[in-house]
Amino acid sequence: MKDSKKTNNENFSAKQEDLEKNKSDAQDQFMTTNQGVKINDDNNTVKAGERGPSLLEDFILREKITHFDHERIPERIVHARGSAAHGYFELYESMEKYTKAGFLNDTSIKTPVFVRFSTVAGFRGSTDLARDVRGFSVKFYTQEGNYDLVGNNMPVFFIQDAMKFPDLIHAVKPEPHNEMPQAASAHDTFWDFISLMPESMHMIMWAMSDRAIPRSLRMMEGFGVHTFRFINSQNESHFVKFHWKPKLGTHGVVWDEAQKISGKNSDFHRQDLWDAIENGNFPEWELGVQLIPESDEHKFDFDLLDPTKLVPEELVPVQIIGKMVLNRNPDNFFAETEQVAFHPGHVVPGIDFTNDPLLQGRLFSYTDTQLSRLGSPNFHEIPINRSISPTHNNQRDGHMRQEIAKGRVSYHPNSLGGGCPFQAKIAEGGFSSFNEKIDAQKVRARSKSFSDHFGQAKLFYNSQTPIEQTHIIKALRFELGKVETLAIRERMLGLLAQIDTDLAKKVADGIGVAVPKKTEKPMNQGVGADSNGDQESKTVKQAVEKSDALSMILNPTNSKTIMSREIAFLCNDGVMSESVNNMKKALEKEGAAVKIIAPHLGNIQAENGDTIPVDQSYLIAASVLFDGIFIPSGDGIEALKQFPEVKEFITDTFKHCKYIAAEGTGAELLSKVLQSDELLKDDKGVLTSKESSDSALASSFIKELGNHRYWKREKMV
Ligand code: HDE
Repeated sequence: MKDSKKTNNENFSAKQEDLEKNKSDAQDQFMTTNQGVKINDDNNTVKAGERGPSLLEDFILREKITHFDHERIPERIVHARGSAAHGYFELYESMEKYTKAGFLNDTSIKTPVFVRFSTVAGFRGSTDLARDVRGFSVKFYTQEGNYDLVGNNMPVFFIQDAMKFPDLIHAVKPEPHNEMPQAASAHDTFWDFISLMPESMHMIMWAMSDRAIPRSLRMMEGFGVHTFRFINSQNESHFVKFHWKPKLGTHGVVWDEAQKISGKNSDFHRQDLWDAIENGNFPEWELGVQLIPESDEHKFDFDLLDPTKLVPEELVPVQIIGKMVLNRNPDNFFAETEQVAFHPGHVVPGIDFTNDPLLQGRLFSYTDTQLSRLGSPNFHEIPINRSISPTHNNQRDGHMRQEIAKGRVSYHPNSLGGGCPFQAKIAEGGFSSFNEKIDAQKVRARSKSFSDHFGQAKLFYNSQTPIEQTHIIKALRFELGKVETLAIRERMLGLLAQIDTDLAKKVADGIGVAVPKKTEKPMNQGVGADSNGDQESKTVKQAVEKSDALSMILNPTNSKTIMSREIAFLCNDGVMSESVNNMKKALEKEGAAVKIIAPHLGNIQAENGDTIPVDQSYLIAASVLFDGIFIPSGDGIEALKQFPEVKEFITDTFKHCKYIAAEGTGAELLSKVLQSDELLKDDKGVLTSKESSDSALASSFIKELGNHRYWKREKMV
C-alpha cells in the first residue's frame, strides 16, 4: 500500500494547496458572526435605551469580547520570539547510499519547507538584536511525513544532559524576583550557573562571538547540533551532522551597533527577512552533511554523543547535498509562525537518533510543550503543522478535533474495519527504529568520554582572527561587567584561564578583577553514582588546533556579494543629481538597495532642479540600520554639518567599521565631521574622490562593501 509519488511541481505546491483550504479573504464579503449571521451594526452594543445599560442578550457583543479575551496563547518557554517563511528544498545528488529518506534520494523532488528563526531567551515582544543563540527550525513536508530539523545557528550547546536544561533556562531568563533583564544574558544568575558548569565553556565562546549578533537571519549558518543517524535500505547506519551554509555568507554586527539597533528598530531581523522575500531576494542556504561510518564512532578525541562538541571540518569534510530557498512570507503570523510546532522527534524513515542525552531529553519535551502551548493533542491538525502525506490512525477526540473519522472502528487489531488502517511493512515505508545493540547497566551518570570541557573551547578561540578574539574579550567584559557578585566574576576568570590565559587576563583587565591563582573547583565535582552527577574536567589535546570554518571572517563559504545590502545616501536639497544617480545605478546593478536620506521627507531639489524622492528622514534613519554610506557631491551638502544626526550617522558608520564613500563636497563634509585627515589617510574603508560622479569610486566602493567590514579600523585589546 504505497502512495503514488507526486511530480516535482505537484509536490512543491502540495503544502501551498493544503494551506489554501484554510485561507479566508474578506474582500467584498459581508461581516458575520462566527455562526455566519450577517452583522448589521458592529459599533454599538444592544442597550435598554440609547443611554441605558447594555443587555446580556447581545450575543454579538459577547461573542466578539469572549473571542478577544482568549486571543493569546502561552508563548514558547524558550525561542518565544521568532520569524518564519515558506520555501522549498532541492536535492543536488541522491543520498541513497546513506539514507532511504525519499526527499534525500530523489533529486527530482522539490520538498516544501516552513522555516522559523528565533532568539532563545527573550519574550515574544523582545528585540531581535539580543546577544543570544538563534534557533533555526526547518519543517520539511516530505511525501513520507513531516521531518523537522530543529537546530541552532551554533553547532554546540551549553549543557550535555537534558536534566540541566530547566536550570540553564531559569538562569538565563529574567531574574524571578524582579523580571530583569529582558532578552539578555548579562546578569548574575546566568553567569552564576555558567561559572559552575565548565561543560558550557565551548558554547560560551560561540555565544560571546559575533555569531550571537547576526547581521541578518539570512546571513547565519545553521546546525543540527546533535549527531543523528542516516539509515539506508540495507539498514546500515552512518552518523550524520547537519549544516546549513548561507549563500550570502556568515556575518555579524558589532555589539555597540546591536544595542543601538534594538532601540531604532527592534524588528530589524524580522523586517529584513520579510522585505528580502517581498523584494524577490529569496534567501538561500545549502544543506551540508558530515557523514561518519558507524565503525568510526570511537575514532575521535571527543564523544560523538556529546552535544558540546563539533566535528572539525578538517577531520570530516562537509558534503553539500542540496539547497533551501525561502520564497514566500506567511499570510498570517499567528496561524503560521506562532502555531507551527517543531519537534526533533518528527523524523521519517531513513533518519534516526543517537543516544546523545540532550537529544534524548528533547525527544520528550517538544510534544509535551505543544500540549500546553497549543492546548490539545490535535495540534498536528493545525494547517501549518499538517502533513501533506495522508494520516490515518486510531487516535481520537480531544480538544478541537477537526477530522471526522468515519466508521465504528478506532482500535487495532480489528476485524470490523477490515484490519484498517494497515501497518506498513518496512519495504512499504513503515518506520522502524535502528536496531542498535545496547547491553548496559542502568545508571544515573555522565560518561567519562564527556569530560573534556576546554579542548574545543580552545580550538574555537584559536581559530578566530585577532579582531574576532577582541570581540569575544569585549563581550565578556560587558557581560561579566554587569555581574554584581564578585565571586562569580572570579570563578568565570578561572574557567576562561583554562581556555586561554591571555583571554582571561584581558577580560580581567576590563572588569577590574584579577585572574584567580587557583581555579576553584565547581561545586559537587566527581564522576559516578556518589558524585551528585557532576564530573571532573580534563582538557584533551585536539587533533585539529585551528579551523577556518569556525571563524566568520575566514569562513571559506563567505562570498563577496553585496546582494540586498542596504546603503544610505546622505543627501540634502542642493545635492548633485548625477552624483546620486551614478552611484545608485552602480550599486543597484550589484543587487544592493539604496535609501535616500534627507532632513525632510517628500522630495529634495537637486542643484540642477531635478526632484529626488526621499526614503527616510534623519529623524527615522540611523547608521546602524545600514551596511555603508555614500555622501554625494553638491552645493547643499556642506549644510548637512549643522545636523547633529548627520554627524552621528557618519561617526557611527566609522566606529562600526563600515565602508564609507564620498565625493566632491561630500568628501569635504566627511573629513570635517571626522575632524582629522590623518584619521582617514591610511583607512582603506573610507573611499573618497575629489571629482563628482566618479565611476572608479563606485567600483572600488562595491568591491570593498563585499568585505562586509573594514575591521582594521578597530583597536585590538
Ligand atoms: Fe529546544 N525547545 N530544547 N533546543 N528548541 C523548544 O519547544 C528543549 C535545544 C530549539 O521555532 C521548545 O516548541 C529541551 C537544543 C529551537 O518553534 C521546548 C532541550 C537545540 C526551538 C524545547 C532543548 C534546540 C526550540 C519551546 C534540552 C538546538 C524553537 C517551544 C534537552 C539543536 C522551535 C517548543 C520553534 C524550542 C525544549 C535544547 C533548538 C520547550 C528540553 C540543543 C530552534 O520544547
